[in-house]
Amino acid sequence: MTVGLEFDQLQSSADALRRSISNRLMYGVGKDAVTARPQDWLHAAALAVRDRLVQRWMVTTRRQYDQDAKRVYYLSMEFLIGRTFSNALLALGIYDQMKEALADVGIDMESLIDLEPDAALGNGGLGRLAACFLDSMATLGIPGFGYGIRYDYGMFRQRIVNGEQVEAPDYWLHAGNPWEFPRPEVQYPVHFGGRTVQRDDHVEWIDTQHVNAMAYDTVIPGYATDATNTLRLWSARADEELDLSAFNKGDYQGAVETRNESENVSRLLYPDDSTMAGRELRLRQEYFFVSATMQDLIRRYLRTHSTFGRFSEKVAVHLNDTHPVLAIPELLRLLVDVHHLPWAEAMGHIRRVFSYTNHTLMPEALETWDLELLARLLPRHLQIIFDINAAFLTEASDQGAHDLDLIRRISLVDEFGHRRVRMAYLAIVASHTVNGVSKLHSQLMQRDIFADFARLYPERFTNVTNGITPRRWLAQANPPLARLIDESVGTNWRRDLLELRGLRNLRGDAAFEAAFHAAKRCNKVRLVQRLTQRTGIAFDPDALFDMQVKRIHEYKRQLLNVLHVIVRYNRIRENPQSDWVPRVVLFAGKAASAYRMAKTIIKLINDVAEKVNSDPAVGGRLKVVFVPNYGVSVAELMIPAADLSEQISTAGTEASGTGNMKLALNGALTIGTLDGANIEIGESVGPEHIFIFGHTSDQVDALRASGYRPRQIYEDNAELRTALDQIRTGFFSPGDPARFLDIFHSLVDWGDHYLVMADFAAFIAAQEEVDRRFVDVAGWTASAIENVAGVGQFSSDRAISEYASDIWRVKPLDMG
Ligand code: 26Q
Repeated sequence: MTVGLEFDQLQSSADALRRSISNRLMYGVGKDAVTARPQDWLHAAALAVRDRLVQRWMVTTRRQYDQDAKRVYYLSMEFLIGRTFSNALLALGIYDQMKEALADVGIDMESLIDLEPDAALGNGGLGRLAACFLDSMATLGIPGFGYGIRYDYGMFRQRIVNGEQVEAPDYWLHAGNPWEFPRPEVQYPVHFGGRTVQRDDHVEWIDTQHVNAMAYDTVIPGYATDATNTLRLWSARADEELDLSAFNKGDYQGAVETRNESENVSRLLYPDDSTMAGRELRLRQEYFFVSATMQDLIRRYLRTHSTFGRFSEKVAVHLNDTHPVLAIPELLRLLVDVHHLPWAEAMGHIRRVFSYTNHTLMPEALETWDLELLARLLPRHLQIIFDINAAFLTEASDQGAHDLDLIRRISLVDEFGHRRVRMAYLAIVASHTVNGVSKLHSQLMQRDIFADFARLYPERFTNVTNGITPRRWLAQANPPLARLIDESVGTNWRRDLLELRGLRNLRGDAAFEAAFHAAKRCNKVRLVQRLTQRTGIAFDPDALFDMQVKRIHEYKRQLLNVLHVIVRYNRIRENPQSDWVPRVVLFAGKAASAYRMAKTIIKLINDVAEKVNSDPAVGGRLKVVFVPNYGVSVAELMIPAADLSEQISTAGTEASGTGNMKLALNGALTIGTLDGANIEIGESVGPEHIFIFGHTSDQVDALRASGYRPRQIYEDNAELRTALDQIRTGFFSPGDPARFLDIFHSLVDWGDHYLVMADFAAFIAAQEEVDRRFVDVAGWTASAIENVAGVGQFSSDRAISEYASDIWRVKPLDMG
């Protein structure tokens, strides 16, 4: 006779938490108060929090089964989660209690929080978007699963040595990861190589090598709800059987060596430099994780269904860019070759379950894979892609596309030069919906890169403007402002960000404006303290904090920002007596390790910083700071302290941007081009509260078409010429005068592809306007408040609601 399991009901009080932490420290970590290091306390506290999440997790999972809910599978090569500890505390509503519990045992929670390494399994915007979406899906009760790769090494850590970027590996798991549950019982084989043979009624893929994908699960808590979701990440495990046969042949070392090699597939995150590199291991990664994911979702579906008849009613698969697009041929292969569905039926399921988000318009960044590589690594999938292509081209011809040139243009196989498969086209052809990430981006996507497809399938294309989670980017990152907003419009903005509109009722309320200004100042002081600690640089919290924080890339135009800094510096030196508005220009961001120009830009920023910061004539009225190792946690520290948000990409290049939303939500005013989501931000906050400058995307096209001549601008604009000559002649790099020649030439002589020169004068003028506005403290604060009040629609909750109703057709779980 059994009596069944009994669990402790875990409470939220400080006392209950203290007891949990004690138990977890003793029985989970194996330490007591005498031997525990801060790391051990964090681990114990994290486990105490995780225990409280697990209860909710079980409830949600049970409800999903009981309600036979449709599930969303969000496939992404990147999840830029950052830290989990305080995020989970806020979701559970036990932040203060935990603080008290830890204080009771003599531990300062704030310093524990800083010990947690970021889960930096992403490069930038696309990866962070996936993390914000997980947060929103859980909060809204959408049954959603994130699927990706558990990289051993996340985004590299950046140090700045002599002004240059130095990369160090990010072995984020070194102290163990208290948030994940290893699932050794959930493993799938993933095959590579081999060949295909045609049997009577089906194809077999044989003589392959394989590696196992093992699942690691992380609970994703919803905010103030019992609903949770799961992030399932795959890690490569060499197959045991493979070892056995090698051992039996007596080759012990050889067996262990191949083990290591096959496990490389989940070793590291590839850095993005926005050009397609075509590395074989990257292709292996992409296939590895989608194969495991498709096997897993089929198994989950078949647990409660005996046929595939209701597959598309129960499953939605979303592709975060083309990186997971091999999920399409993989699911077809599994349905046709393994589950023996007729091709047409399988194809019907595919078209009803897949949707795809595009994140870039830049042709050089669109994924294509060499046909020979695909043939060698994934021969069966290549056949399937050919079959999809043949059916698609036939369908297109039936619809009147007889033009041979058109057929060549839309073919999934690029026949020009080395034959390659165009992954975006595969995604479009096999998906029911394709979306861009801002209004402008979605328009240009249909007008330019996917024009032929938008004509063939106009109903397939749509827009869902990106969003960010207010839980992390306001409640967690900016406690002073969050508290003030709570006191002013209540606390429900965490779940309905449009409630921030209520702040407009406080227009002209001097006390509120003063409190708002004080909250901003508090964040600026916090940033100064932390940076002074870390880098030794001191600066004035009352100066204008001007921030450009994002990946370093030519299209984002950090160079335009640097040119403004140089011009300002020259003006101050020429006119030292003038009352210059004190400014701190902060940069942060990583350059892809192979992207030479981006690394040179970092060096230039640091060389300019050294010159400007040490010049007594400047007298501290201009400072330039490069903050190392930008990532989620550094962003949480920096963004709340910004006065000015630099969003200055060449119009038509930044698909959306999400940093722009985070900064506006934290009360920074944007200086920006009419690019990506800047346009919608401007419409929401009002033209008086944003500084728009520069060529529009149409003007960019026209300028390029009419023959752009950057050297002419160099010759005509004396201030610009001076600044560029300083760069060219080593004014900022006296020890190595030729250091920045390439930068000079790229702007003046090699075409200035991103139109830095064309937007220079307008940018300087806009910066002058910024100065004039900033000295009016009340006016500036009022505009900052308008920004906070106006950006409610950029919540990822709004974005996810749109995906759920218009694309995935899923409803929130009934949580009873
Ligand atoms: C591809 C192939 C091989 C190696 C790396 C990659 C790769 C990795 C990451 C390509 C692209 C990325 C990331 C792209 C990205 O972050 N895009 C950004 O997505 C944001 C969310 O939609 C937008 O807001 C930004 O505008 C967009 O740049």
